[in-house]
Amino acid sequence: MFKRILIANRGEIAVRVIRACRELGVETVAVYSDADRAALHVREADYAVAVGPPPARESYLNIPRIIDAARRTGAEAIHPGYGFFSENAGFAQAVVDAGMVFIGPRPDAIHRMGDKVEARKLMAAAGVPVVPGSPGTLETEAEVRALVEKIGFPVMIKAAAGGGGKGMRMVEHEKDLSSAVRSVASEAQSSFGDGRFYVEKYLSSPHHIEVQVLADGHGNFTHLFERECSVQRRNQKVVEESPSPFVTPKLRKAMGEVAVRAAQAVDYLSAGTIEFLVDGDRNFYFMEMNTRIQVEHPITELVTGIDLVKAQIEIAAGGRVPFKQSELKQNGWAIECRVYAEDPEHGFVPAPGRIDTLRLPEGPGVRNDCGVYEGSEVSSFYDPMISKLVTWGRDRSEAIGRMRRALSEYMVSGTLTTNLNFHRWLMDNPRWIAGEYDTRFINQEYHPETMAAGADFEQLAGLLAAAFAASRGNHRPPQTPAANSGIQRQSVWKTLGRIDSLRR
Ligand code: MV4
Repeated sequence: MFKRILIANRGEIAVRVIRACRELGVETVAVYSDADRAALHVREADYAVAVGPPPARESYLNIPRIIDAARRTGAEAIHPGYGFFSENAGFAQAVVDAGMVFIGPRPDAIHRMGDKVEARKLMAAAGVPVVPGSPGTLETEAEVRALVEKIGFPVMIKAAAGGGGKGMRMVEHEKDLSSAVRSVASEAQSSFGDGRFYVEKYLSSPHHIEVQVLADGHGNFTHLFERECSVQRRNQKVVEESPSPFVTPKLRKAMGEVAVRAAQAVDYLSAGTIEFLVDGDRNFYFMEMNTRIQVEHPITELVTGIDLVKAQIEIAAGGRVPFKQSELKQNGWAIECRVYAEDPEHGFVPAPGRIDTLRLPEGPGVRNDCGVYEGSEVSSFYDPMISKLVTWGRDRSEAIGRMRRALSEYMVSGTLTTNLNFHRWLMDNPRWIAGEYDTRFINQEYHPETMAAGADFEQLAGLLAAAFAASRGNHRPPQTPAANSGIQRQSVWKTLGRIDSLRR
């Protein structure tokens, strides 16, 4: 095992990796920008190295600075977390060239899966289903027309260099084809410097379901079942759960086997994720592979009992996948809410700021992977995530009940805004509760403008409750149970704070 690891990341994922290292008896080196001198990951690590100014380009994304920090502190390996360098084959290679270990896949696998069209070809050749469409990139409108003759409308035109929902257009009618082709090509050229595109059959109401894989350097390729990630907004996941309410045992088995085949095709090493689009008839298609540990990995950890980050580190040190596929079972249900400093009532704009008071949920079945503390700052330089609130239950209903309860405990005040009320709304939504949703869900169901009337009504109800309580003499400081023979009405303020939960 390594003696010391550098974590080339910040926030909750850096803290998550530090926790795994501590359990393994491995020392940790944090890196930090000038904006993060007081950050939680710096406090938690054994050593910390300053790597530059706040903009990530000049600090967390500065290859020579990060490699130098590792060399100076005697780190033998580097964990990239997610984001930043996690899917940068050049960085992975630089780590290897510096004589250290990159905790993740080999640079070649990162590179091959990073090109969406190459990945699509590779997967098709390996017998992994891909969305019907063009085998590779197309050059001309005539080629697009020839393909559409074969697969029919509607189609999706996607930029080869795109991703994250950028540079794609759905086309339903012949008359809109040529303008869509031209706009995708020019948008791709201006955004990515690469105007190539390809065409797929359009899937009308897909689910985003992904399969966690784990592979070692001893020929073991395994999967840890699925995560349902269809609650997304503008290609940003908001809530994930495992298992997926949409996946049948038969589909689960088929997707798991295909995910393992996909990992084998790129001689994968470490933790990775195969993302699938699944249509209403439960046909599933390879979308892309994430060659990193993902934000939502905790729900898989809670359901399988496997510590994925510890497994990544052990595998990087030459160890094996810590289970046999046949031993692995899905136990219970887990849900993750991504708690962000953002304003759902105003288009989910980032709303970072200082945290003055913080009350975090605890108790049975609750895990909160948090990157901040009371008094700390959610910086405008980085992703404004506050924490990942994850609950586990024996079944979906218990996991949802615990999430509701945990959200009722969670309180943040300061100069920031949070999306906690969005999560409280979601946990009460009938379609969510029924598990009947796909990737269109938030667009279809969440309309904060029309819900404002309800919010005003609630505020009025709160004021009436306060006036009523005052008229009953409850404006005095709360008395202790001993002073009023055991039954104490809670303060008006507490009642106001709990109006949300009373609605249920
Ligand atoms: C699609 C699709 C329907 N048909 N491709 C959006 C992000 C990008 N990575 C792939 N995306 C989609 N590709 C075909 N042929 C619908 C989506 C899509 C989507 C996919 C996953 C999660 C959320 C989504 C929201 C809207 C559209």
